[in-house]
Amino acid sequence: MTRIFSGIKPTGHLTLGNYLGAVRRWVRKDQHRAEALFGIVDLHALTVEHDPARVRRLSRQAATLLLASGLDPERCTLFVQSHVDEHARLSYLLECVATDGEMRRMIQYKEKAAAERARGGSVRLSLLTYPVLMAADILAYGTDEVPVGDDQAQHVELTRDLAVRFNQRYGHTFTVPRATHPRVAARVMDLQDPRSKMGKSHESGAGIVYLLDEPEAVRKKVMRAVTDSGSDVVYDREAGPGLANLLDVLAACRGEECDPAAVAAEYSSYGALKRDVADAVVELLRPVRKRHAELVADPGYVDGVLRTGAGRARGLARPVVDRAYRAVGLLPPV
Ligand code: AQP
Repeated sequence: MTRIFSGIKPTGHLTLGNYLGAVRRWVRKDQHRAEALFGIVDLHALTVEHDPARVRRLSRQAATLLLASGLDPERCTLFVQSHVDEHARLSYLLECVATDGEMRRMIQYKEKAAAERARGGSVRLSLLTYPVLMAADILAYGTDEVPVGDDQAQHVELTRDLAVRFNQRYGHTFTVPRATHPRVAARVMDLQDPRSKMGKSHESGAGIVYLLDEPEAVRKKVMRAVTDSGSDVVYDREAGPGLANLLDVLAACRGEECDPAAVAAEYSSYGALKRDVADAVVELLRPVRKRHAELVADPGYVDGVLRTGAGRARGLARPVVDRAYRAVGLLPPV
């Protein structure tokens, strides 16, 4: 059976980008057609300055929201990365296969390190090495497919390279995974800055729709979205990224098969389009917010899901990581 792994980091409140780029597919498709594991990848939240209490809070909130979005613990495994030691164990072995040059080429490293330095801060070593941890997250489960938004394509490519290199050097150990992306809204852009990704850790929330935003807040953000000069509603990501982003979101809300260029043809004004986008997003998120409120009232349930999930994940990862330890020449415990 196809094995799927994907994760989400507790660096902020989950956004519409996370939902359309990743979570919705996990819920609607992946958990039904494959053996699927989804991780709250909390170790990845430590690569930049962080508040421990906030990471703890956001980890729990992310788990609750994934369940509220429709992940079914009977159909998939939901767990917290730091509860499964195999991720960190394998990461070190993969660091011994990766090169510093390929780490320094990672776009997200370059961007985040530059931003950190511009603020006068220092760059944590883990910011450079976390793509290796991400490779470990994936490879530890013999993963075939990694459903992600397209911002993660480079990291999955690195994971493939490391798997192939490891297998060539030490004998076949890892499945070589591939990334899958949604057909529309693979990269939802910030509503105030449509040339930047809508990212949950970005400081200003004005262009970011959070899954838990009240309907009024969603409407306000969408109605104030930056659009492009001109008045024709056409789908052109280069010339009109603001409009294209709204069309992507509306198409995605209607379904993965919906074509944003065809949606554009239905509109002759930006205002009407924005109103429909706002309505569609509010309706998309309504059941998620409702279920989240119910689950928050039952934290014992969420704990139970995470406990069972970690147990299952450990059971799957352990043999794979043990095999990798033996393959590189480490003596088994006596
Ligand atoms: N804007 C987006 N559009 C489509 N997919 C997205 N994803 C994230 N943003 C978008 C996908 O959601 C999954 C989990 O994302 P993440 O937790 O790894 O990253 P983030 O939400 O982008 O959080 P940060 O902290 O703000 O991350 P960076 O530092 O990357 O900007 C992934 O499948 C991701 O592709």
